[in-house]
Amino acid sequence: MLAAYRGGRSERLPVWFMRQAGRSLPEYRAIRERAGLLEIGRVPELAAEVTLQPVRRYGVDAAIFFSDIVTPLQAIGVELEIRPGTGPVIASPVRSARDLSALRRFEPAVDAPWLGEGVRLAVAELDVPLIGFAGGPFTLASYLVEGGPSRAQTRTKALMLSEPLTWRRLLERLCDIALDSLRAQVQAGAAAVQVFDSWIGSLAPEQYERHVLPVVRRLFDGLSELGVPRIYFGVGTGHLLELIARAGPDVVGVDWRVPLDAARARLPGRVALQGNLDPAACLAPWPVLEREVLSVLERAPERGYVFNLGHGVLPESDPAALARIVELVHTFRREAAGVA
Ligand code: 1CP
Repeated sequence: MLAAYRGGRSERLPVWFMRQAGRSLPEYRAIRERAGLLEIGRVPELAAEVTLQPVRRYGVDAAIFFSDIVTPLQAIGVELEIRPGTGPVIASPVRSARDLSALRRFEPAVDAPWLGEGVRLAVAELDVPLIGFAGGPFTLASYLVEGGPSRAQTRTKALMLSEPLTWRRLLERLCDIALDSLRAQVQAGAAAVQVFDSWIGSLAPEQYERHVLPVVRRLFDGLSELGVPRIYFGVGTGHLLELIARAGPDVVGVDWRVPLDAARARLPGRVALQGNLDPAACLAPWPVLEREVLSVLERAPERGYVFNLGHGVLPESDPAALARIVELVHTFRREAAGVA
């Protein structure tokens, strides 16, 4: 998998699933009956266990450390809860320059010693690479400004357009939080990092270029000294692909709206690809799902490619279907399929 992230190719295609841990797994739900989501993150043994669950069950080629994108915010004192069926809800939204004081520097060793410990425990038990992750600056800003999940991030964009200096300071702080969190995860053994900037697709190209890209570029520049592959992912980014590549990641995660061959043609050769099965396909009967997986594989690049979904696993997905996808990807032979 790491070779694929570096642009190489292997006989067997690597595969993992975004949000592979969590609600789709009965063994996760059993733990959740005893502990809240943020609590699991703070107990290294539980975080490591939940991280390992999908690797055991699916035989995927990577683990992703179990946590949430808002975990570092809570660790620096931002009052929030993860509401079942909704997601992260922030007690005091950030909407002015004054509110920025709630966002101090994140010092993982002091604020979240369980983070490095959980990563170390998981890595010690894994025989596949562990991916560390953090929320992207725009996506974290959207939760802070809206006060919770939102469909169109309208308040966030209004702040971005009307108070560009406050916006920039907010994003710079979130960039530092992501950098410090990812550095701690790599120091504890993470072999790659993924930045989930899930909601950037709601921005126009000019908005992204002007108000977000410079900060994300600083994030990826800062990550380069860690020496691990750096993945950048967002949903609905077909209109932003070229700009996203300019942020400097090694790997771009694309959703199902852009066929992989079209994404390949638009992105620079140095960038590897990850994706892009529609998560909804996992809810279809196997013959349909199989056809959808094969159609992704047939459009996949020769080298520099890791199979994944185009967004996270849906909670109602059948674990058996995900296991069959892994088997199909692992046994797929591009030559046999007539793909050059
Ligand atoms: O209590 C629960 O079990 C609630 C469900 C849940 C889980 C399992 C939430 C609430 N977060 C998580 C863990 C989580 N979150 C992981 C680890 C699981 C894995 O990947 O195997 C990861 C990578 C995340 C990342 C995350 N959280 C993202 C980026 C990925 C994406 O889906 O776009 C985002 C946007 C969040 C916010 C969030 N946390 C939880 C929910 C339901 C949401 C989304 C809310 C919304 O739609 O805005």
